[in-house]
Amino acid sequence: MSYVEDPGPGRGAVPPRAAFTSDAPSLPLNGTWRFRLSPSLAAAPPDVADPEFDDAAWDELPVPSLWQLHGHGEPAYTNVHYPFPVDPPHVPSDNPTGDHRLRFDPPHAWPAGPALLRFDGIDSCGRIWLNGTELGVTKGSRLPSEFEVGPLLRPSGNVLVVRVHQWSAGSYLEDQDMWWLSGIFRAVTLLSRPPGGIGDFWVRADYDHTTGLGTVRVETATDVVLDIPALGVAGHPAAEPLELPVEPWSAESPRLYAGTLSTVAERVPVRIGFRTVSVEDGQLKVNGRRLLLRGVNRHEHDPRTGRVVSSETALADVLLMKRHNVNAVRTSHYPPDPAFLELCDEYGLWVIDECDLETHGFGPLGWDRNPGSEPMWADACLDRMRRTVERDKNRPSVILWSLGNESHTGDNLARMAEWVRHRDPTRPVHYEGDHECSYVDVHSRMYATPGEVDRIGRREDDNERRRDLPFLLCEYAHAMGNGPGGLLEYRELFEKYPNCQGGFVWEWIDHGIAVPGHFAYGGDFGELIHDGNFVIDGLLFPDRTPSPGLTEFAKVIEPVRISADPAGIRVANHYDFASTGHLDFTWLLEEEGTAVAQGVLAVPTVLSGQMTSVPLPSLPATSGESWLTVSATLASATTWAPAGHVVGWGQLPVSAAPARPAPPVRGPVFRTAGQLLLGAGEFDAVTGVLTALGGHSLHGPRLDVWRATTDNDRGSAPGPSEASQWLEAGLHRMQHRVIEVDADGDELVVRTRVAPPAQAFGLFADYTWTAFDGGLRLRVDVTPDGPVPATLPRLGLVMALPGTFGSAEWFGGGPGEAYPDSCQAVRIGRFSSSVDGLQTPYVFPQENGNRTAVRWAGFTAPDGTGLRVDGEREFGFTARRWTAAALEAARHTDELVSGSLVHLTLDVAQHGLGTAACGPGVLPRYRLEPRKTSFALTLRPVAGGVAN
Ligand code: IPT
Repeated sequence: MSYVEDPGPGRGAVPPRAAFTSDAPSLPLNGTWRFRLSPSLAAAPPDVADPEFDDAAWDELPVPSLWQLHGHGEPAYTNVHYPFPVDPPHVPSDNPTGDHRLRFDPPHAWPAGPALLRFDGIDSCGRIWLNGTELGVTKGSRLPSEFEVGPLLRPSGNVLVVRVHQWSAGSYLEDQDMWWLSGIFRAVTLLSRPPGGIGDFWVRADYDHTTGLGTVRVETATDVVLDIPALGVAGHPAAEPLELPVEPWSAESPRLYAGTLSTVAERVPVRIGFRTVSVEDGQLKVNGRRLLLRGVNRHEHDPRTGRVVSSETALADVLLMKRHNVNAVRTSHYPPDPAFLELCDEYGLWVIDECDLETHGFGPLGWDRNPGSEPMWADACLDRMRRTVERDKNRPSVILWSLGNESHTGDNLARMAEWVRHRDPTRPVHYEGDHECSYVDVHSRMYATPGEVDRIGRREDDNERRRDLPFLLCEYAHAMGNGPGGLLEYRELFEKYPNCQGGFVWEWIDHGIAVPGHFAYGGDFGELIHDGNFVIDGLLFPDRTPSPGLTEFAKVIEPVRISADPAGIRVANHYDFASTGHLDFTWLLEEEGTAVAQGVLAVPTVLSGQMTSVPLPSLPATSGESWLTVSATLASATTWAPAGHVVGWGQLPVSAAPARPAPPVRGPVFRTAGQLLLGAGEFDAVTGVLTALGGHSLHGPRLDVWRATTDNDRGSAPGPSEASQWLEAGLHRMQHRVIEVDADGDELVVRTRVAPPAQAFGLFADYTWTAFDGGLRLRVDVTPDGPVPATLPRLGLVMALPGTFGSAEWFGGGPGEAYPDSCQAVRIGRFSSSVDGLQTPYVFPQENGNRTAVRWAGFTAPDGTGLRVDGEREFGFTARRWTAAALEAARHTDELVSGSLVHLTLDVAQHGLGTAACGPGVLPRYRLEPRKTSFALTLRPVAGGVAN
């Protein structure tokens, strides 16, 4: 059998060992290589390994890279399905094969003797030659391989050749939900290995929270000396346990001690974090404390380079996580570039380090011949686990090992767990696919509903082993498109039940690929089978701009919670370890969104898990609607945010808006040719629709229930999706029948029935218009006629404004968008934005940009003229330069083209978002059931701005 289809782990590599750098010479071999892509192994040039082979005519390719992102072949996206026949371990003969060649000269001072060639990642299979001699074959794309090359190295003119195959037997083990991309995508390094150097080591650093003592002991094959200057440790024989008082490491206080391991031949800098992970009392603990994992699933993605992620990008991820209160990462679904884990150590993130294993595509085939249980894959499975653990064993941030993802269950998985438990008893084993929890140490689920989590929290499980384990959601809150909705309900459960220890949002970043004009997703590269935009399901847009979902998540998981309390202001500390000692508390009083006063709030230090109440500061009197915003900010800069960065905030109502007596009604309605005139308004006499106000031409408002469906609306969770029910009911194509236009006296009453074609049900919508000095009042009464067979996407009005009304200002919820089940992150204030700036550029266009809890909103032209809307109760609005129908039709952001109008929706209600794209739908309390509804608002033309 060809090495390509050999289900074994590869050949020729030295045993796996820890990732580290030392003072021994090393030579990065990243850079410009020669490259040639052949359509198959058979078509590839036979003699590339020959150092004399002439590659002058080949292309150049950067290494690391993925060749499909450099004009060779195309990316392809599938979620679950293998893009080739499931015929294990065979792969297509048309197997794109990329030959990579590099000529290199080690520096003059390069020592003779042993040397290793290290590949941090080759996708999916590489055969390697140095100076014409084969070194071996590597599989396990997201894992390192090292080859002994000392005897082969020449002082100059070395020729390194790597033949990479897109498909190999290893592909069966790498069916993660991501782009299929190929190449040498992580670093290549030549490492001198001095005789008597430190081949491998394991710094075991524990912390005893009962004594405050740390213990450090280094496992190595050689005699090594340990120095830790900050602890006064000098010249200590590293293998001998050393017990001493230390500050522990945690994600909140990632105290690392710089140290050195040395032999006469080599010095290795190490950073030691003392911490002890345990499972006790059915809880996952570190240093004796229960953790609450506020986590995300992180794939490695860059919109231009794919899984080639620079250390700058890895740092950007870590900083964004820390600034958004994220405290944990699951490295879905493979070990990340090692640099990322060093950053997790340094900045403080709890990590589930996951093995590069997923065989999801066997699922649709009933898991028949699944590699998790077939003997022929046993070595490969174990090899991947070993390489994961050996590489990352020195990282204090890694607190759980994960066997992989979506690989069903079987002996090979059980054996991986057994090996881990034996090799590293200090870290529990995670694997979601072991549903019986027979070989894992934590119970893990994905996308469990709040109801299921509640049952797990109550420990009502019949399976005793599972019942008594700590529980976490390795995936939940699918962040596809607009969403996730319903985060708050999960937080409540995590806080209610000690064994429910949080989870990891799916997922961190949209894997959109930058192409001119937009980000591409599955199907955009002509794939035969693909899963469309299911790869666009992150909290970050592909360019790492936070989406509203991340803002919401940051607020829901904030470690300090500030709320109103009978005694004044309540401050609750939700950190796992830290007190509030590092925070300042400030307050800001705003009247109708305008700052009136501010100050510092004296809050005594609150310990982890505690809360305190402090009296309100003395506040100046206000007459308009006023809110007190209290913020907890970093008192001094940290490594991840400047001083003043807000980690938590709360708003307290101080004074309500004064009751405004309704202005005297000014009638009557006049009839002219084809028109009805009422106050500043002009109406179409036949349809009763407002056509102008104060001289500005308008159209509407009219009743409107449609929204451009979100990915979650289209998800089925289970049962037919909300969107399909809406479409079947015809809610996207409602027709308006005018029953009566009654224009007698001071009121204009327009009675209508709004209903879809082919259906018997409808909604009566009565519009009652009156005029007052300066504007119009509209009352809308909506009454369902017959049973409406679905929920409503929204309930409100739509109207068209002149396109010049391009600036919005409002008093209400902001600054960002919100929906009923995703509205924790908005505060009440006064906000302004251009209409263009109100849009959230979801990679796959869909409903977005809804502002909620709005008291008033204005839309103005550059000259200050425009329209102001005041609700008699809070309303929501969107304003966009295209219709909901155009938004629904668009497949990429650049298909949205601004028209000549601003389309404004004014809503009393929206259906929630939920996470039905993968997971539970909209919870009952956030569903918009059609019912009789009345609401009223005023419309006024303005000149010189909207605020009054
Ligand atoms: C789950 C996968 O583990 C994850 O990789 C991703 O594909 C996610 O779904 C959806 O985006 S598995 C699914 C069957 C719940």
